[in-house]
Amino acid sequence: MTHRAILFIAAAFTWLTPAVVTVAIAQDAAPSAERAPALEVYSGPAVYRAEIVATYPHDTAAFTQGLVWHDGHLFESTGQEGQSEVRKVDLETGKVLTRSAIPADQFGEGLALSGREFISLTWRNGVIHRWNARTLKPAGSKDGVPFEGWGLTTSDEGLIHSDGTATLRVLDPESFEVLRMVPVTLNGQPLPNLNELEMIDGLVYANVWQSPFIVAIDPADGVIKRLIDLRAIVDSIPMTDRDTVLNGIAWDPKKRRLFVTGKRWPSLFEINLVETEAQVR
Ligand SMILES: [Ca+2]
Repeated sequence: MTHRAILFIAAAFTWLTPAVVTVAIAQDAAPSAERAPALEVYSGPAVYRAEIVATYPHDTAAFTQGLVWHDGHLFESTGQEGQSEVRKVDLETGKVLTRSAIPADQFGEGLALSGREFISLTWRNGVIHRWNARTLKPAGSKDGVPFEGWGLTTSDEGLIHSDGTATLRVLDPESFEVLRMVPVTLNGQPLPNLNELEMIDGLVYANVWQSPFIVAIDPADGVIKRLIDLRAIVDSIPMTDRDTVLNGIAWDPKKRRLFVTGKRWPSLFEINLVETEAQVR
């Protein structure tokens, strides 16, 4: 019988949100007389590690808030007042091919494709922008949005939106009205700090802000089905400040390529997910 030792990685999820979630990854360990074997059937998320397929340059001036693969290119939205843009980026070189500025008094956030337009959020400005997906020219804005904008992605239902809490919203892609709320849980506990989003094969992948983890959420019930452990990649990045965090997930459905990066990171990675024996406790 395999005994399990608990390796706590709680700090990554709890240092900004004490008393929220304690996460531990159980790993196979040598049998221990002191530790009783866990007999219960594990029902938590499957844990994956990342295998790097390719590494590409990424603009270290880009405070990445949204990342999307579309029509052979990356599209990226960036944050910080006065520096916020939506941009079309060449994967191989990291060069910006087309850019449009978000008004300088606004803080850019998540990005998603909706029909022939990109939709981009702002953080606390109450504004959602539309952009022509081909030219990135402005195609309209809505103000008076009564919630913060963090991450955004597209689903069959509409847009899926995060605001840094443990609840996602499903938005009507035309009116941005809230169609329903999705409370997100990890082993039955709310998991806050949900940030950049990407819909992949029916699950909503979400960066967990200021952590080295991505979680994959079932949008039907908010249950986290997978946890992606990106500590090896995050540890390889020179962190210039506490904002230089993992953020940005893009999915190329045709070639089934998964891309991740971070705010002001020098690199963008194509990764494969490899399932491990680890558990989240
Ligand atoms: Ca994304």
